[in-house]
Amino acid sequence: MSLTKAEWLALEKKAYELRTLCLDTTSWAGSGHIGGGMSCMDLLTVLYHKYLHLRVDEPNWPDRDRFVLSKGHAGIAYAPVLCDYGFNDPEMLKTFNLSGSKMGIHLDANKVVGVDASTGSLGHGLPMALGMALAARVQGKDYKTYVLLGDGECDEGSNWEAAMAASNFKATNLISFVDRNGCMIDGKTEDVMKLEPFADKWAAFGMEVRSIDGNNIKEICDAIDEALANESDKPFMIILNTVKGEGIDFMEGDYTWHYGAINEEKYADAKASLEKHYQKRLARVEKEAE
Ligand SMILES: Cc1ncc(C[n+]2csc(CCOP(=O)(O)OP(=O)(O)O)c2C)c(N)n1
Repeated sequence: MSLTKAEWLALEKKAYELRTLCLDTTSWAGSGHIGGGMSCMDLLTVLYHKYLHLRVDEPNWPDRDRFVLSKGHAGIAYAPVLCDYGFNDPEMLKTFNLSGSKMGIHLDANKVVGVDASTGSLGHGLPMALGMALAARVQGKDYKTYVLLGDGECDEGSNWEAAMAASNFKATNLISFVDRNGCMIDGKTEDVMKLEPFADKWAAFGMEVRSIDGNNIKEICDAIDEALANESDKPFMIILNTVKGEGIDFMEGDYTWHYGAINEEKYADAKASLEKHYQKRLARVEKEAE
């Protein structure tokens, strides 16, 4: 399923549109977790527009692929993806995190269509996703389960228990990602709680690990293709080396943009930056596409 140039360009366009919608949602809400939303938008775009088998008119289709956003605070990025996909009315984004809205800052699986697991309390997504993967095996179903963790989230011990269990049970129908943006809520991960040697740790827990540029759509597709073709008995873990705030220059790499407020001036600067970022991305496709 190698990525064609036309597909790559279409995914870049979609990622740009979704980043813009995430910025708009932050602006309508007044504030939000925009830094960690922007870092994972390339993965969300690739999953929803290339890999996940879903039915927009049958959201609970039992054979659908599952996705768990374990870093649930990135709901501000996930909600635009689910509305744009057709699962929810895009008008809902204008109520994101406002009183009375069905769209809280952490998306609720009982209120937002397309959400497989309610998350927000960190450290629970990998255990839940493993359960979904093992359920597929018990039920004789072919669906895959994908899960996205934050790197700061990996401070939670439950992730490591789940990794140990995933490899013990040879859950090769589970494909995991960590958004390794190097930042957490109040600092750099390596200053708050060292994670390195991060890839070695997942490997030591029995996972097949790849470490890629998580803001490069081609690299993401190549890694998922490899995970889907995996013939070993180890579950796949893909470390996405990303930039917090990717696409908005004044947020990039700055953990203080973990959660931030957007006024009119910042909105205009952010929009201009996203446009420049998109042009750079298009230039990269021209240079690197086969
Ligand atoms: C159990 C739990 N403890 C604390 C929090 C508060 N919290 C929200 S986001 C966050 C930091 C997460 O960092 P990371 O996983 O690196 O997120 P990213 O940088 O990708 O946004 C924290 C501590 C929480 N949501 N859940």
